[in-house]
Amino acid sequence: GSIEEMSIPLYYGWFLLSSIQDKVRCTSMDFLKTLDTLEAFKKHLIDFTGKAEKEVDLEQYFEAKGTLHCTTKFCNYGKVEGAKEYAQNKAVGDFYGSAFELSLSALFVTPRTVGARVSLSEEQLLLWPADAEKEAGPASLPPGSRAHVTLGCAEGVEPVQTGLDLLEILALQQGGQQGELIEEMELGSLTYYGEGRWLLSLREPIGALACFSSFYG
Ligand code: ACK
Repeated sequence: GSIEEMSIPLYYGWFLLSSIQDKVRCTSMDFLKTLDTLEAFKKHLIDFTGKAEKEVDLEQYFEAKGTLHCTTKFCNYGKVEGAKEYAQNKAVGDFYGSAFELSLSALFVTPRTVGARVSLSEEQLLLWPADAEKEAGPASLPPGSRAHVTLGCAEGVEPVQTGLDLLEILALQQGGQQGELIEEMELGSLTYYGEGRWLLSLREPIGALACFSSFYG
């Protein structure tokens, strides 16, 4: 590619500081460790294993995927629609290299991915691309709905799936599916949305310091 193409990264996003990465990984591991021991989870094991009798160790089931971050715009070095416009956006230039505090408000688990939902502030939404939620199907979800940190993926699953799994859960909620409230855990309330989709709304959101930057790979 040309130098011009090279100047657009693989993706832009907020990169969590390393101390907070450890904290988030620990919280997520604790949650997975508890989730796979719950009777309610065992009842729906077939979603994860394909067999009712089989056991699953969720900590082993998901593979970590590098540095914890919240993608704003996946650019693929300029090949993605809107990538150049995003790179030239004033807010992107102004905030590049700045520190932010992200609010991680929920953890979610599906047979494909585990992730944290990020609730963006007004200022953070200035860095959010307008078309990020278009893959939500017929549901029209507010900007920022897809914001997440991928914590792990099942074997053979790409990290792009985490945001799609989150959109799917939010689209169900918007369609009036309240889900099945399973229990109040120490971390928050756990809800089941069918087909192996679990959401833990955190009682206390995790404040995560992060730097807005980009990744070239
Ligand atoms: O976990 P993520 O948000 O999902 O972070 C990674 C990052 O870009 C590098 O792969 C995300 N990603 C990959 N492909 C896409 C896509 N088509 N749309 C949105 N995000 C994507 C992936």
